[in-house]
Amino acid sequence: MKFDIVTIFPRMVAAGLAEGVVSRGIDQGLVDVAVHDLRDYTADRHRSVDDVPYGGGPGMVMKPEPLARAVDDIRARRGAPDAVILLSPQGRRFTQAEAARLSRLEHVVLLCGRYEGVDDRVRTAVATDELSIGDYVLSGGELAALVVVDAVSRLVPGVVGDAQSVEEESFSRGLLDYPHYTRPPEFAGQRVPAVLLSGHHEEVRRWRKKTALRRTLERRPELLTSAALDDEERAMLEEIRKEQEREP
Ligand code: 9D3
Repeated sequence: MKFDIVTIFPRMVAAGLAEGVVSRGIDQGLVDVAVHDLRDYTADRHRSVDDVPYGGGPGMVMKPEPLARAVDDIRARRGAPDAVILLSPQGRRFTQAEAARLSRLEHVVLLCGRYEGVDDRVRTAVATDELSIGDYVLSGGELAALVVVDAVSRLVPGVVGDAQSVEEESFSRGLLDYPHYTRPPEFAGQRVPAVLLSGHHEEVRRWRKKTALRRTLERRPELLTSAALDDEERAMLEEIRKEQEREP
């Protein structure tokens, strides 16, 4: 899986790639990330990447030509990308389903905006997609690009070392996680649930599944409407609803 990230803060992006799961994926040759300094694609003495907005108003707007030249250069040197994604607050929401879609592509370019925004002709003439990572105001697209690279790289086979973690993600797909415990058996006056110390693997499996369902129902009920539940899960949800009727 190949990513190219275009930014005016290449060191900020490089720092975010230097640790953790993505860094190991890069070291293993499973993920290839190239970071490009947008100012290398400017044509004027001041290396300008922004200009005043047509129509007036506050702030500055990112010029289209440096971004277009960067993508042309990436196409020439790294091959034609499958997607050119503009990170922007106006984009469609980046979700796990979107991460899965991108993980099936070979080559993705990520364009990071700054200032008040990017000249809209970048969206219409250069980008194939526009994505936002959520409804909060960031200072630019760099952290969003790192979020996308992290979430997508985890889905590239071999990047996440523990194959069981990936399998459990599919087990709990669309649900919140169950609670986790490690030693000591008592902390802050709270004991680890006895079932987890029992050694009964089938009971542990059922407890985790039911607890994940209960938490999802309590905290994120909207996730249950789109989750594909199996027979066991639907039966457990019914039990949980009955338990809640008894103790409201
Ligand atoms: C305070 C400025 N806002 C006026 C309504 C507009 C605005 C412009 C530029 C808000 C944020 C940004 C910079 N953000 C991004 O480039 C960005 C982003 C985000 O802010 N939130 C969630 N996802 C993303 S992806 C790129």
